[in-house]
Amino acid sequence: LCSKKERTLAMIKPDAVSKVGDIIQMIYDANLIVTKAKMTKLTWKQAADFYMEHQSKSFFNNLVQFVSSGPVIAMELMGDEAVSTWRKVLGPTDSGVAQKEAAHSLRGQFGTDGTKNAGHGSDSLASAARELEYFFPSTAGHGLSNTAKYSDCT
Ligand code: DGI
Repeated sequence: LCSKKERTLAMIKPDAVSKVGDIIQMIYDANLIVTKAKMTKLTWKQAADFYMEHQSKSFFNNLVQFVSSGPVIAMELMGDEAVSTWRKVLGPTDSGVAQKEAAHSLRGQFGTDGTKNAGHGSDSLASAARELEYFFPSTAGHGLSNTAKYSDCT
């Protein structure tokens, strides 16, 4: 048997870093594994670069300010359909909605509002490849490729 796995970029935002133990348990409960991890603090400029696609949105400044307000934990997660599986663990973007509609989700448990929503997950394989490269550059010398999808089927 062989399997088609994906990789995705998960980020624990500053408001939920203290919940990292519970969050890693949720990752394993969802049948994903953590294959890379690092704790870092983004500057305003780094957070703005990471969220570049949202630069024209009304919430952009709040978002960048929040994400650069304290440490974050970036992780590479791997598993079957990792991109969609991790987004399901996160729950709805707005924590208020998550609390009502997905109380056991990460945002349902640990998020506060529309901006302070505890976690991030890549929204596609293309985003995952870009966001993994952002936090874990392939030039860093760990020898692992950042292709988000791979297969051990030959
Ligand atoms: O992929 P998501 O994080 O679920 O959502 P997204 O890519 O549409 O937005 C990125 C982040 O921007 C999201 O996690 C929180 C923030 N955001 C998105 N939409 C809103 C928002 N913040 C506020 N305050 N209001 C919004 O409508």
